Amino acid sequence: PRTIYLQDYAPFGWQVQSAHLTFRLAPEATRVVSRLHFAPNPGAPAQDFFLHGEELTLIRASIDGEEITPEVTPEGLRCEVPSGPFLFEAEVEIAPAKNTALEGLYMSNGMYCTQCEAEGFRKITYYPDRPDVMAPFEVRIESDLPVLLSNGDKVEIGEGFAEWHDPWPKPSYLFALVAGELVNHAGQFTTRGGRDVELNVWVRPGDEHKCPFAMESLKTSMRWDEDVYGREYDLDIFNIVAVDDFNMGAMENKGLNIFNSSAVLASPDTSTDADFERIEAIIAHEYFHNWTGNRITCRDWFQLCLKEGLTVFRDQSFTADLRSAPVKRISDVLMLRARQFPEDQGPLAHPVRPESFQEINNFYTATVYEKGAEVIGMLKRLVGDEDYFKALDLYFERHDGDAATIEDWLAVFEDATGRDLSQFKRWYSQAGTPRLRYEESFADGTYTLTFHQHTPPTPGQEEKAPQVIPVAVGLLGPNGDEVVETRVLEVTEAEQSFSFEGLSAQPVPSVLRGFSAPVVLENDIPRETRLFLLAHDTDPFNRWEASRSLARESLMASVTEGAEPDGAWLDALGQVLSETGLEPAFRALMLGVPAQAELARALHEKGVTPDPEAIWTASERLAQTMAARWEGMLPALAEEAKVEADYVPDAEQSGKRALGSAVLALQTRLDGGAAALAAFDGATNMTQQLAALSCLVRAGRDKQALEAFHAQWKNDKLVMNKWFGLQIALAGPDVAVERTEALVKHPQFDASNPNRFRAVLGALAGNHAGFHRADGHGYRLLADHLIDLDSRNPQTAARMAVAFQTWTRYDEGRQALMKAELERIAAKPGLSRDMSEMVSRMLG
Ligand code: HT7
Ligand code: ZN
Repeated sequence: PRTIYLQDYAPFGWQVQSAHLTFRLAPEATRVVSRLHFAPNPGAPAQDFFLHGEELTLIRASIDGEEITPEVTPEGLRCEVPSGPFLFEAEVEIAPAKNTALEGLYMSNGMYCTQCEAEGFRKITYYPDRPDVMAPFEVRIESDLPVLLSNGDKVEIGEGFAEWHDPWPKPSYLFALVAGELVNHAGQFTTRGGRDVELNVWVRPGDEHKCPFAMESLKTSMRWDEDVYGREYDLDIFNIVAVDDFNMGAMENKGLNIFNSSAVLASPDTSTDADFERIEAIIAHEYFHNWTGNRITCRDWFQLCLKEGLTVFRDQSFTADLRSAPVKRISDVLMLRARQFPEDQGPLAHPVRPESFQEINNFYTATVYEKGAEVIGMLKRLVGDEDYFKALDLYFERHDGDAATIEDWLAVFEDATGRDLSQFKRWYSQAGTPRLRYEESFADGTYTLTFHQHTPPTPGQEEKAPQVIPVAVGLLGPNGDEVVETRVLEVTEAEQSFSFEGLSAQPVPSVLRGFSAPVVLENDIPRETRLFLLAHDTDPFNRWEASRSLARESLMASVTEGAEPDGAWLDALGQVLSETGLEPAFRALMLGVPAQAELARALHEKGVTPDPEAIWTASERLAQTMAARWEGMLPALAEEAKVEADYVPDAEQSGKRALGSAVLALQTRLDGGAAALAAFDGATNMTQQLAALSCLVRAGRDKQALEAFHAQWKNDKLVMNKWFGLQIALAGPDVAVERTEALVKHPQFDASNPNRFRAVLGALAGNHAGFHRADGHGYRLLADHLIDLDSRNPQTAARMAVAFQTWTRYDEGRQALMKAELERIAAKPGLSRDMSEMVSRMLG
């Protein structure tokens, strides 16, 4: 496959002045008639006229009304064109019912829908399918289906047809069409400027009651973007559609967002608190794209982080504002470490702005999204809130309507603040997680911190230069009082010192507060200091971090030396847990222990080959010890976690339920499942029901509860995904593979539905000890299913292949087994470009 390079960017030779599309929908033979007005692009180099097009049957084509016979290849169409403006017309035929890749126009449960980002539009018609070609679209849909939707505003809806007009020039990846038997949950929003906007959430009949939360989240997002970023909505209608078969979470098509039904449908009976929070965040994310992505889009796909990093940062800030900022920060860092760090530290490492790719779908990664958001957060920390918003205002003013680049983005910050960001730009080009270490010295009332930074090599990038690292630091006095409040130190050199004067005693530093930069802090901070920080740090993140690192060390000692869990840490943590002034959600997070995959990474970093069974045993032992040690405290915590009021998925109630679930998990270690059984039977919402079921699965007392759950929810696809996933994800290492094998044969397993596939095979990949079973059975099972899925849905198959990215960490036996599976996948005839790129990168 061909590799595309950032440095080869060249603008398209023509502009599309308007695009008019007519769709005559039929499952096996949809006709798409296009009328495209082209005019030469004065700034572009001379080139052939080439339009992207894949899997299309060309019926006819003409230029200025004259029939033509273009040269057609599997990638597109080439023809001679006039030197001035011209009208290109074409008619093509496509088969949405046969489209299993879920890119372009496809069908899901009898409904037509589209997914065009990144390069799906070329499967709909011939077009310059690249983000820097923007045009206003007029769309006519002809079909007997009752609901026919496209982007922009409604022009006319009649018997068997609908016409839509999107006045905002957009790239083809933001095009969308939906047709089906849908019902709407309607709402209304008046913008700050007085525009009345019709809002709709469209779902299958029967799902209406699961729409109100999404609608409220949408309105809250619209208001937040006005209040915080000064951004208003710009059309008279905003539609959201829920689709069951969808490769990712949701898509921000202009005025017509299409959502995976799991990211929109919510009710207390069927959704957990975590589902509600996720839905709220995804609704916000897609809505925020209207400005950061749609009004200002990307010049090319290398600039993906321009819209994604910024929009993730915006949705994270939204959740932090609406809920608890410290809890959100800890959750985001947990996610970053679980998903982005392994990427940055393994064979798939790439810069936030990659410089080459074969298949762009493979670069919708945690690095582009989550590390991309961290980079924005660092920029804001460095310039301060006021200058950040000044720069953002300039960005919107200067680039509205543009297809922009990271250079454009950094230039607005330079112009708004007068700063030189040339070194900061390395965050976009240098892959890998920087390592930071500090030394302390104290003399004559002056305390000095000396930082050292280095970034290990990553594939294709041997040498790394120092980064700009904002390190938030506070100092605590010997009695635990804060003697120096948080200050952001700008570390720019490989080695650099900062001094604090006028101190009466040597302080204890609290470094990298709020996780102020996406780095690994390498210090072996003495255990006593961590215990001190756990007890006294005023920064909630670092308080949590102190406990987490103590937990990690205790577990590592348990794995490598068979040590008992660290009693001093458990006692100190017990103290924190009983601080009733701390919010329950924070205490629930404090109760969390490092995931087994996190321990594997930590051991590997220390030069120890991780043994998945030993990690599992140590984790189980720790959970057992925690329960026994805190037995006396559990009833009081359970009491505090009680929610008497009617169910609301807000921060307060969900925090309490999170604490209650964590307590129930410990209780189950003591009573073998008696309390969990009672909680399962008495549950009044999905959060409680699933928490209780999880405890029973872990305790191996799940047979009846799983049957009851199935009987209750067998007709609800989204809830059934939980049922499938849970019993694999939480199974013991000896049974996880067998359970997966049984569940892929279950009549309700459907590999063509990405949610169901991910629920089952993703759960296996996420069960660390089960997946890494020494006989390689877990590896083989996953590889079999990835090979099978690749022929139908390469995008989802390739994304899930990342389960193998850590293969070089393990012992020789496991390495050989995983390598063999990767090679077996690579050797499969007809392997997709998506999968072949992923596997070859992992094999190195
Ligand atoms: N911008 C979207 C990214 C995306 C996508 C979404 C659904 C299906 C396939 C997709 N490929 C790329 C989602 C987002 O970041 O908001
Ligand atoms: Zn996005």
